[in-house]
Amino acid sequence: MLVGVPNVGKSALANSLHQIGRVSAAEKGKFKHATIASHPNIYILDTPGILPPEILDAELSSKLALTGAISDSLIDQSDLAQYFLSILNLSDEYKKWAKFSTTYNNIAGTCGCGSELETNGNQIDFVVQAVRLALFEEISAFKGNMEDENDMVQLIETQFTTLRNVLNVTSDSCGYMNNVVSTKLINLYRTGRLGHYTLDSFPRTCEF
Ligand SMILES: Nc1nc2c(ncn2[C@@H]2O[C@H](COP(=O)(O)OP(=O)(O)OP(=O)(O)O)[C@@H](O)[C@H]2O)c(=O)[nH]1
Ligand SMILES: [Mg+2]
Repeated sequence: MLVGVPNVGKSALANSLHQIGRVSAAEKGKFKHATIASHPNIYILDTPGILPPEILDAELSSKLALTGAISDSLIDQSDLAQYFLSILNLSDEYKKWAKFSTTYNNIAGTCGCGSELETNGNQIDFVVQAVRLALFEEISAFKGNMEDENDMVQLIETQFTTLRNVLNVTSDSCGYMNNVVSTKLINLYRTGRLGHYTLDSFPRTCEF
């Protein structure tokens, strides 16, 4: 039985397993039986994702919201984007984007940070590249202390201002602009285009 919070890929896993079963049955010439599936070797039960009715831990609910487990209509998108930026700023992911930065490459010479970015063949979306570059340069130019909450808030504010330009969000209303920027940023994160992040650190020892 596949059980878990919403949107973690239970159904995708069930479908993949089902697909594997069909392919291997077809290879063995048992396709008809597989489609009828009257006597499968394994029964997989998918379940709808569930959450407790109330989550009091703010960090936990932010993580769940970031993954899409909690409906976006219940969460302030600007708060969520700020939370994501604090994770990104403290991570190593952005360092992989150094190769796009001419300023950085001029100072640092060659970039020795192994990049996973697509270099041959795959055309990276221009906007994604511009967002990565802007974030990289803001963090690199940052002189404050990331561990200090006030410094971090300041960096995130600067990033928002830059992202408004990069994402071409113009309006008279600052609140509206921040919401548009936030929605776009969260979307880039959820589609994996701003790197991969482990939201919950893995326990060093497992207690059973
Ligand atoms: N990047 C990535 N995305 C995945 C993976 N598995 C599923 N997804 C995506 O995650 C989203 C949710 O996947 P589902 O399989 O519907 O998740 P679920 O756990 O069944 O969600 P509920 O039924 O709402 O509880 C979909 O957009 C999937 O395409 C994976 O292994 N990697
Ligand atoms: Mg599902």
